[in-house]
Amino acid sequence: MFEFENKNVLVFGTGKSGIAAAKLLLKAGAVPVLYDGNTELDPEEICRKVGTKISVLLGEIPAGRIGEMDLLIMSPGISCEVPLVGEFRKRNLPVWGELELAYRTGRGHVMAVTGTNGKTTTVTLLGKIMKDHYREVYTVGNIGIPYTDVSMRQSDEAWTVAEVSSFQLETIETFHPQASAITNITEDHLNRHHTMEEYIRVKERITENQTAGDICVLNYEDEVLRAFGEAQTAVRVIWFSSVRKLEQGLFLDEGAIMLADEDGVRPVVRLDELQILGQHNHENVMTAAAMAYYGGGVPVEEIRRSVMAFAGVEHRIEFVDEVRGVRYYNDSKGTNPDAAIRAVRAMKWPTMLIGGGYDKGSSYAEWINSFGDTVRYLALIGQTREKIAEEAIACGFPREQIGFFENLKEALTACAQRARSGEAVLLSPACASWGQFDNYEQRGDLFKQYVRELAAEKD
Ligand code: UMA
Repeated sequence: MFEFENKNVLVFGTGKSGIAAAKLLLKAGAVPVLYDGNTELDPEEICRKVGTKISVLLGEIPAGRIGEMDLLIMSPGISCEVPLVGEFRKRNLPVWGELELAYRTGRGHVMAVTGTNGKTTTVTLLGKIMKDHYREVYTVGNIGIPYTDVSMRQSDEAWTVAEVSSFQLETIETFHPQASAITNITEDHLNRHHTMEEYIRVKERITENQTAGDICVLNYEDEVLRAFGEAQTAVRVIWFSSVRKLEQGLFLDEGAIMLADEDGVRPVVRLDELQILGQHNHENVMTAAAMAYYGGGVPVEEIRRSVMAFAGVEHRIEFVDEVRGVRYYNDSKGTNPDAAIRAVRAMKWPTMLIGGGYDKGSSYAEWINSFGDTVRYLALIGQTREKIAEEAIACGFPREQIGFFENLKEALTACAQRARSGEAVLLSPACASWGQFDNYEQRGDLFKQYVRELAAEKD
């Protein structure tokens, strides 16, 4: 057990995670020092967010200060390759992520979901199923609510439902969910993890401390995950499949999500009873239902009720409005090509697509090849716009149907002018928002605001 009392803790990053970690450390009796590489930040504003005056360091960290520290807490957005982490490790001092800090200070049962896509929808739905059944449930993590915000007020009856990113799994040590899931693994974040092998290795760390009696829910149709699951000996693997019937686990059959276990095969919910659309969402429902049933002990009938009442998450293929016969969809959460492909596939109308943003080292060819007859115009913004345009032309997408824009508003205006009644405008950038926006939520909120402004314009 780590003793926090009077320990000097350097918290790296003053975003949501860093602020929440510093608050927790104060409560635990430690002495946090908040540190951020961005010299433009205002220390007073940072202290205001923490709620009290604490030591704040910006820019270069004086070498002497490192020697005073007992522990380093990393924000997920910061790579472990930064020299500071090496300095701590050289001194044999612990380096934890904010997730590890929260886990060590929390209580109760822990459920965790990772995967390239589907995490947020799965976690939001799982959180709902668990809340409908249990009294004390916390839905936290990469979803936008730091786990450290809630960990210290948890009782032994608490259920934590955490969305965990590969960034967060990089810095775990003892993090041990009783129920875990990996929804799927496709290319993402290669600028941080460098190779696909490393990205997969980090994601698979979610089961690292799991033991017999714990469960891990995996997608049988994902080749990487199938091999990983078949090699598991310590943890019980629960499979789901949207392609074939399984002897045990969850699968699609005869227009329903079915569950097969020792008690036989029974339907969980009919697909036409769901409010969320598309095969990827059926997979998200299967993941959440498997975790709630096998890991949370929630009866099938209650899972069914919660699932039927679930309307999806903001910024994920979110219908915004219909303006002069044109449907507008906000998929700002489509921050990688795989997620963006799902959004293109969900469009049943000729579509003006807004893409581009921060470069994470992804290849866009597969996304462009998914356009088929659906995407009629491609409006590009951000750092990646030239790279995407080059790949699009190489894939045979007509050059004259591509436009470059300085910002989201200009891109939306051009799409709105081109779109005819019965068509759609979709923001699904296949890229992160950084560089032009603080985060994908801000990008999506602005898109929705611009659509509202369009709706308010006189014909
Ligand atoms: N910073 C440095 N040096 C660096 C990089 C960043 O000092 O080299 C500083 C920045 O100046 C900034 C702070 O670090 O002040 C930001 O920290 P952060 O990037 O970890 O952001 P937080 O606000 O703490 O948000 C994080 C997650 N962000 C990332 O992983 C990038 C949020 O996930 C998460 O919701 C939040 O913690 C609460 O747990 C967002 C995300 O984009 C949604 N996640 C990625 C994704 O889903 O693809 C993984």
